[in-house]
Amino acid sequence: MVHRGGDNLSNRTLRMRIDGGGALLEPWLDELYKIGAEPGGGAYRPLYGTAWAEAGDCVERWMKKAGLETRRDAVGNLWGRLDGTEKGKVIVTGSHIDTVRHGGRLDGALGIVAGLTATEALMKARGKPKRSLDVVAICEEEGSRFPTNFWGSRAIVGSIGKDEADTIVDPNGVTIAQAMRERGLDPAKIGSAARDDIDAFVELHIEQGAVLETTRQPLAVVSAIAGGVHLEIVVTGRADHAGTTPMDLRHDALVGASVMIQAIESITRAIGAPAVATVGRIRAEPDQINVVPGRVVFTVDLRHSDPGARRALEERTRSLCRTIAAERGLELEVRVLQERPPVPMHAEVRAVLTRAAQECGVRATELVSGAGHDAQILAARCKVGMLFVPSVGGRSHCPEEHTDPGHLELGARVLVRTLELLAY
Ligand code: HGY
Ligand code: MN
Ligand code: MN
Repeated sequence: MVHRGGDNLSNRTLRMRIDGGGALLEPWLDELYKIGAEPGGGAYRPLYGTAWAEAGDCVERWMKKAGLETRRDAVGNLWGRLDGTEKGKVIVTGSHIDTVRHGGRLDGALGIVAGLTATEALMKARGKPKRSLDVVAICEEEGSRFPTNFWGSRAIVGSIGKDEADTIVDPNGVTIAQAMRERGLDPAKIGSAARDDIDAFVELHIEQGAVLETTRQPLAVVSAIAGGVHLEIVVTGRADHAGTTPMDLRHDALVGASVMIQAIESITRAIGAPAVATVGRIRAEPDQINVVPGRVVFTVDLRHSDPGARRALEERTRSLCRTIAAERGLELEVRVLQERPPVPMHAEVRAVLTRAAQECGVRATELVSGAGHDAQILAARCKVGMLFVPSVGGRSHCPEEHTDPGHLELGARVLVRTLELLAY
């Protein structure tokens, strides 16, 4: 797949397009970050929402201005095409355009903006590629509006369940199908978004952790994406009067859930890195100050790079919750919302990324991604590879998300060279 040769793009050209001072990388990231800006900081661009639509229109204008042929597929993935001179499978770069609540400036956006900047730089310096190059703004990855995620990449690999659009609802009871129709998309056509003509997908992304920063490395080629499971835990006790119910007669679902959450954190710490456990969402019913909570629903996100260890962590979590529920006279129900196995990145793409980094003067380290990414889904249909740049303080999924401009520029340069090796 890799074309030998392919003379390196001149640094001058690249510098003009990518580094600070008027190039497009930073100003475009700033412009995109303003879309969906939230009071209290960060941006929120939930799937099929107003900010999501505005961001897609903005990126589509940039794509057109860069001379790419644009199209939207049936679920709203935005594709910018640079046609190649030869027939055959396509090289794709990009990332997701949606964000978490109070999301940062770079998660997803960097991959889209750097992919577009890189493609434009290559087009200006090298003209048409041999193989067609697509830049994609994937419509949804985070699961921040609907209780499902990877909507865009699952559509591309054809793995969206036939009932999902009509049965999955957001907190306001709006189905994905209704939300699609509000955006002029037809849920009946979801299947048409599937593609089998992609040879390789390459994504530039922030690490969202602190490994690169603490080991003082400017770049990593991702070796694999850790596996994870999302559980929904329902604890049912008994709602009672807060004033008249003695403590020893209570079946308080919220206290029970809090003991479980504490225990989950303790066993995960005991197992040690890279095991991680997160309770990101909790709801107590009837959620009233003077009523002992009768029911609590909370989510658990469990991850580990080793599948066996991840399953063991899940088993420990389940048995701890069962024991605590029994001790407190509570009922317990554990639902699996989603389970994702660890996914290795493709050796050929890793080799091209490593070579491109070397040619840009950097020896890229290798890293397992604790965060999930579209590449773990697209791997079902094509070769995938990812490049990480450091996150300052390891922070992400928050307004503090930041990467030094020099690291952003280096990442974009390596992406340019990678695409040049793959497509020219
Ligand atoms: O949850 C994740 O790891 C990704 O950021 N969606
Ligand atoms: Mn994210
Ligand atoms: Mn992301």
